Amino acid sequence: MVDATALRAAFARRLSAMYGTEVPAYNTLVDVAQEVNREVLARMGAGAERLGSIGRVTAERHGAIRVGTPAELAQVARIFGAMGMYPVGYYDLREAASSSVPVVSTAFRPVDEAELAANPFRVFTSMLVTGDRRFFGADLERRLGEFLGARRLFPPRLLDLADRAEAEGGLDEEAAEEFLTLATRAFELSAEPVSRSWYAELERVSAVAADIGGVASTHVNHLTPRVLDIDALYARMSERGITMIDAIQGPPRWDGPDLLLRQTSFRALAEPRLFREDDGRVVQDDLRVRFGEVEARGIAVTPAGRALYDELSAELDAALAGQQVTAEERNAAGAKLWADRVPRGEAELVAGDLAYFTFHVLDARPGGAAPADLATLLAGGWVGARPIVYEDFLPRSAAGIFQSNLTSDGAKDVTAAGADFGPEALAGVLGRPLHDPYELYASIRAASLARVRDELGLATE
Ligand code: OOG
Ligand code: NI
Repeated sequence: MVDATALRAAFARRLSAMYGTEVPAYNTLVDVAQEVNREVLARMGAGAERLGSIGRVTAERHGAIRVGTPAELAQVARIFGAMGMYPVGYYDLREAASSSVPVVSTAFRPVDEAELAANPFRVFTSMLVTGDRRFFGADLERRLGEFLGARRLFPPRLLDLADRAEAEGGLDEEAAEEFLTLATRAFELSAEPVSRSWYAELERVSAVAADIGGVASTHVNHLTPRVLDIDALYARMSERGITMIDAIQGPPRWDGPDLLLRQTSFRALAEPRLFREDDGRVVQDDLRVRFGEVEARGIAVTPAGRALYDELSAELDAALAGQQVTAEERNAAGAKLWADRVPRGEAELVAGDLAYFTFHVLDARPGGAAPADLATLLAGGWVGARPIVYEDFLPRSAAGIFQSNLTSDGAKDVTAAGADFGPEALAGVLGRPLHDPYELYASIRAASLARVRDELGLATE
């Protein structure tokens, strides 16, 4: 039996091999990320593995895919469900982006601690909201609906195998091989000609809408390795002749623990694609829709930590509004704000309930009866804390990633009516619970505390 964990790890490897043949610069990015990771490990020793074993980090990827309809998203949920990946979090990029990104998104990922440690593969998944009048007029919505309704992204056999795997907890070797082959193929770039005029019509509204609804198939938009020192990677990619976008998104580089998520990317290379002209001729041209991205993951923050992050980001924006600053200057201003307002030690992050940690009983604890409260247990050397890594995404960075990758701004009519499409609607489409990331981190923390109380013979709280 090939279980969900093994299917997920194998799928991540196959997608990585496939994407490397389609986008060679991705292989360079992975090589440089691994080179940097080896150096950080040599320099920091065990400290480098505080947010995940080197085995986990080396294999760690996130992908991004985009689909057009609720029916397609529901099928994606079944395919990922087979691999132990469940929808977590709700992101509304329609609001976050200043240019035209008419999608709502979630991330499919493992949710429990052991599964995350085994392989945390996650896929940021976006769905077009075609009923949103800020982007699509009624006539275009209708034609787009017809186009999307007529295409088939996933063969029925793939969906059958997915359902079987989810119901039975895995697949036998032969079925697993077939599932993985079909699943990987579903995300390859198609060689089918693209209708020039249809693609162009959608592109005038939104380059993202054209990428999703202008073609009859879907594809991996990017696959992102994890690096332990993103600033070192950034410099080294430039030395290798790959031009990154001008900044690293997310928290600044500062002299304190890594929190949340820092990401950077390079612009898509133009890829040769076939186009069908209105007169029926098929010609070769190119499209620039995919790109490379890399990320450094830090500690997951609590709602209070997140509020602080959002507040500092808004303050930084306000302080720099209207000024021409370089990415370095922006980082320096951000780092200064952080130094003044964010606690610099893990113990303070625990004490202020700003970030998530798990707790464990220390072998070298003092003798005698253990105190009942966590702060005293930590201070007295009974219990140690380990940070929980952030497994999710940041809407503002996601919007930045979408934007850095658009060939045109598109047209968003801010005066027209949006379409309500909140987390409940998304959960309804998925046909399964939409997990709240904070609840997942909190339950991992709570489970560790229950183990600590049990081991120390303390009453449960
Ligand atoms: C997804 C963009 C978001 C991230 O890492 O924040 C994303 C997309 O371009 O489809 O991948
Ligand atoms: Ni990404």
